[in-house]
Amino acid sequence: MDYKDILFEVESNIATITLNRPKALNALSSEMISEIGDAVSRCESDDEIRVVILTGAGDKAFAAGADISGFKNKSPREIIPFIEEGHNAFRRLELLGKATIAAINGYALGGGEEIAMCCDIRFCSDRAVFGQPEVLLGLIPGWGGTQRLARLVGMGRAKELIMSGENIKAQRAFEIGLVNRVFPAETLMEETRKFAGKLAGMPPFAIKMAKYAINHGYDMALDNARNLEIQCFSQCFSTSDLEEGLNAFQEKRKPQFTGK
Ligand code: DAK
Repeated sequence: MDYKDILFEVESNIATITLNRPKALNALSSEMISEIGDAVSRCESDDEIRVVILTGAGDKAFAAGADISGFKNKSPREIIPFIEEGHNAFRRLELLGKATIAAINGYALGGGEEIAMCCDIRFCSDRAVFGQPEVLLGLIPGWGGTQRLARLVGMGRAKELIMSGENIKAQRAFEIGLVNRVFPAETLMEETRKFAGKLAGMPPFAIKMAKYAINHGYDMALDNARNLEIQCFSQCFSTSDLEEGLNAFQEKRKPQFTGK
């Protein structure tokens, strides 16, 4: 698939997906969503890719939400394919068997915040602005925001943000646990790539299993989730990387993981 609304680059085992409609503040169009879905599939199937960074083009926005220019005069039935396409692509990103980092370089509003919440880790610039302003349009978050925001920052804070439609700045987003780290705008990408490089050096199967256990165990009863963890833990014993990790520890050297 040729991409029009995103950029896709791979370097040093790190794929970068850039939402690329800067004139519309990277608003998520239907085309962009299907391109994201395609890029996620490429990341899943390419063993060279170990970490994925999601960011926005330009210095103003990560993504200012779903592209609302096509929302007028749509009936509930007409809007469903757009909802489902976004939901499916976002969920595939969330469950991708590799580490994902959102590098939030500006506005992350509505669908922009929702797609960032599908990444494992969120880093943002000190100029980033977050919000779920859908209620101001007569809507509610429609790409998982009512669910993922509550899980990430707690129900009370999620309701406050979603019901008021108020925006918050980077420091507040950090305080409530919506983002992991805040960097000066000038160093956001450099710091994100540095961290992505660190994760790219980890044994990929262990990363995949850790992510699987966290994502799938999160909504289970604790005893079921513990069983899932046991399964994921034991699967690591089928890898050469575990052997290498244990040998390197004994031999007091740095492990050389091969991804096998
Ligand atoms: N969609 C389309 N175009 C957008 C846009 C958006 N969400 N956000 C900005 N733009 C466009 C503007 O129209 C403008 O285009 P031109 O007029 O230059 O052609 C250009 O980007 C620059 O924006 P501004 O001129 O407004 O820039 P400012 O610096 O003055 O303001 C702003 C920046 C981020 C505060 C402002 O642009 C803004 O409030 N944007 C809209 C934020 C927003 O309401 N986002 C949408 C949230 S609703 C669904 C699933 C999900 C969703 C909905 C349905 N289904 C399941 C069906 C999600 C909905 C949302 O995300």
